[in-house]
Amino acid sequence: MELELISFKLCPFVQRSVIVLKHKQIPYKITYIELANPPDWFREISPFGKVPILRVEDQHTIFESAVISEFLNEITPDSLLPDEPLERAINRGWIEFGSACVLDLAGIMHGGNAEKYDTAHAALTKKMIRLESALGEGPYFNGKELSLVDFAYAPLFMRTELLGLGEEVYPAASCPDIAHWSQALLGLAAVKDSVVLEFPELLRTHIRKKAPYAASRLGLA
Ligand SMILES: N[C@@H](CCC(=O)N[C@@H](CS)C(=O)NCC(=O)O)C(=O)O
Repeated sequence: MELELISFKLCPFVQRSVIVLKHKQIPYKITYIELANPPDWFREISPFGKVPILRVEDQHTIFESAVISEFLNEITPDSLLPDEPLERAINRGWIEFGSACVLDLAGIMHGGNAEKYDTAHAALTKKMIRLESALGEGPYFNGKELSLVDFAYAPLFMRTELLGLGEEVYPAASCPDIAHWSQALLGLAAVKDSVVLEFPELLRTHIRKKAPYAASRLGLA
């Protein structure tokens, strides 16, 4: 099956798809677009005007990162979701929660003033406390087996660690399980290889350009 992932280098939602593709060793082609100036062909195929988009056989369009992950999971062996419907549903709920966490992080990174920055920071910190209570023995969300929940959160942790936010939003003292979980995820080859080499600098430059206030709070100015 011919797969093409339409990507923006800084998008955490695209990164989820890349991690699944890499972890499952699925061959694919990646096409980068500039989200600030998307090409016409992209506007035509993307219903929400968002990435990721997965093109199948240059003919079908799959959108929404959670849906793309499930599709990739279903067309390959060794499922990354539990067999049991109740457990599977609970996993899907936490994947959705992860999307809300990513949006809070975007609110921090794009925070144009103190109020916006602090509101997003408080929202993410609150969600982390709730997430901590959902974690078990580890090292991964479901225990010893990796799942799509892990891959939904890895892009978030890559950014919080890079920006020095980890100790602020999930301090090891109050959120020890998240601190361990994030380190386990960031050590995975599929996670490390899921962004372009210049990702850290691209992210910092993006924040400096888009949100000078956030850049100063994050020590990037
Ligand atoms: N719910 C979507 C969110 C995807 C998303 O927000 N992508 C951003 C980039 S990180 C985007 O394409 N934004 C363009 C826009 O909103 O115009 C998913 O999970 O795929």
